Formats: sequence, structure tokens, C-alpha cells
Amino acid sequence: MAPFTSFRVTGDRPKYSSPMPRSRSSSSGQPGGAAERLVVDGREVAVSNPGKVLFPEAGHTKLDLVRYYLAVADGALRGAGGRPNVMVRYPNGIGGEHFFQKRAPASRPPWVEVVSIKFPSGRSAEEVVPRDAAALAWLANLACLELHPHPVRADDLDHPDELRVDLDPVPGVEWDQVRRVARVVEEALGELGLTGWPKTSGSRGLHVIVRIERRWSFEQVRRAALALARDVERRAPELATSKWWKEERHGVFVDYNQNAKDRTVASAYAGWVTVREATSTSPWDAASESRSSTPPLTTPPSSSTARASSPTSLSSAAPRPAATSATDLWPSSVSMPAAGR
Ligand SMILES: [Mn+2]
Repeated sequence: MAPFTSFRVTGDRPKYSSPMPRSRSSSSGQPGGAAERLVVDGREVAVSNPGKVLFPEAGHTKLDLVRYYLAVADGALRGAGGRPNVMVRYPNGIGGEHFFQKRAPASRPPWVEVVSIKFPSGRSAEEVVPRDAAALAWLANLACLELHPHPVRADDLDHPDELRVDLDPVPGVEWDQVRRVARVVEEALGELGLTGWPKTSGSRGLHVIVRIERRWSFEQVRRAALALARDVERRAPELATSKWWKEERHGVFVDYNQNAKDRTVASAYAGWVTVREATSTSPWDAASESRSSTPPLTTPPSSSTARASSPTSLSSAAPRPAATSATDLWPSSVSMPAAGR
């Protein structure tokens, strides 16, 4: 049973072709049934084990996940599109083991784009760069329940276009406090002429994505994120902390180290991230709503909702004008705690 029926994503995209008539080959012998072949914008995507249950509680299958990504492709691509993505794979579903896979599988359709990323170790890996709904469907077939993009675009791997504010509540901190801190972040950003786009993190917190010009190094952006974290702490010392050491933290930790090079975070419309139904055009109002417990796959946002909810509005917000950009505003003398955790 599909949680929704339409594959239509936006008005100007062609409708996705219906799956071919199911050929339930009895010789397959696989629990998920014979492979489905979908045609997405003219590209054929094979879905192996389409009936395999990835979300046992709701009963959603891999084919449901593929359909979900097709339905939210517009929003999901605004978050993860055009960027190298680490694949976060859950081959046995949401309750099973998952692993991070940087290297794109060698056996992939020719239309799946990759870009080579160099790591400090000197090694490199070709990471997937999704640019269209078909690529998302292909990722879904590999049971990527999350999209984990780098904060850079594939055509410039050295200059992030996103500063990511990661709000991590320490254990016991309520959701209400997380969104109060998000409001403080909004205020701090606003004074700098920057716009933040909040989204749920997929765990207990919130991410605020700030699009910036591609002018600064990872180190500079991270330094700006640290300065912002300290500013937030200064504004709301009882609610938020920028302390790196866990034993010194209280309230909501503003995790500036998510801006370290090679760090990726779950992007908007990840298959398992709570999708908030926004009723307002302001992302900050969306962040104020109570946390929905509705599993995202049962309520994929309509395209109009998707446009209204925060992360999908990113593209219209970027790029930032040059006048006041975060990293120009803080001195380079701000000392940097050690990276890593
Ligand atoms: Mn976090």
C-alpha cells in the first residue's frame, strides 16, 4: 500500500511514468519480490527488492521510499542537489545497522554524477552528486534513508556555500528549549543581515542552514560558526552553550564543528527525518510549531507545502549579498578548539 498516489513533483516537470506492470517472478526467491523498473524523467531506475520493509512500524517498503523521494524531489534537491553526498545506508531498514559510504558504487548508471573528494589522509573518493529525481530514486534503492551533503557545490569543493548551525540538546532538554535557541540564532543572524533556514535534524535537534557566498575557506566558515555559537551563548546563557567538552555543557549545544571540512549533516527531506508541515511562509514559524510525531513517509508534503516549509526555500535565498557576510564579521583571532570529537 503506497502512502500516497501521485508522482508529480512540480508543475513544470513531466509526470513520472507509472511502474511497469509488476512481474512477480516466482524464481526471484527474494523477500522483497522481483525488481521494479521505474522511468523517472526518461531515466530508468531499477528498484531491487521493492517490497522489502524498511520502516517496520509503518510497514513502508523500499518502493515506498523511492516514491517518497520522487514526491519530495524538489525540496530534497534544494538541500542535497549539486553537492557531493555521503551515502548513509540502512540495508535492513530503520531499525538495523547503518553505515556511511563515501565511495559511490562502481556499478552505477552512467547518468549518476560523481565528484572526487580529497581527504586529509591524501586518499580520495568519488562521491555521488544528485541533481535530479532519478538520482534520488537510485539512492533510495540503495536504502539511503538519509541524504548527507557536504556544504559545498560539486564545482567548487574548497569554498562552502553553507554555514550550518547545529543545535544539539543535551539529554533531558525539551524541544521547546531547542526552538527558543533557534529564535536566538535567528536574532543573531538577523543582526548580521544573514538568513537562516531551520529544519529538524533527524534526531532531537534543529539545523539552521545559512547560505553564504562561496568566498571563504572551511576554516574561515568554521571560525564564523564558532563566533556565532559564542554570540548565541552570550545572548541566552541559560539556554545555550558553545562549550566543547560535554561535561561543561548545559541546555542546547551549538555545534560549530559541523562546519569542519568533510563533515556532513542530514539534509532536508531525508527519508526518516520528521517533516514538519509548515503552514506559514516563514521558516521560523515552522520551527516554532510543535514537533510532529507523524512519520514522514505517511505525509509527504505537497509541493505547495514543500515550497512554504523552510529548507525548500533555500535556493531563492541564495546567494547572499556581499555586504555583511558572516566570516567578515568576526576576527580571525578567535581561537579554535581542537576539531574532532
Ligand atoms: Mn546535531
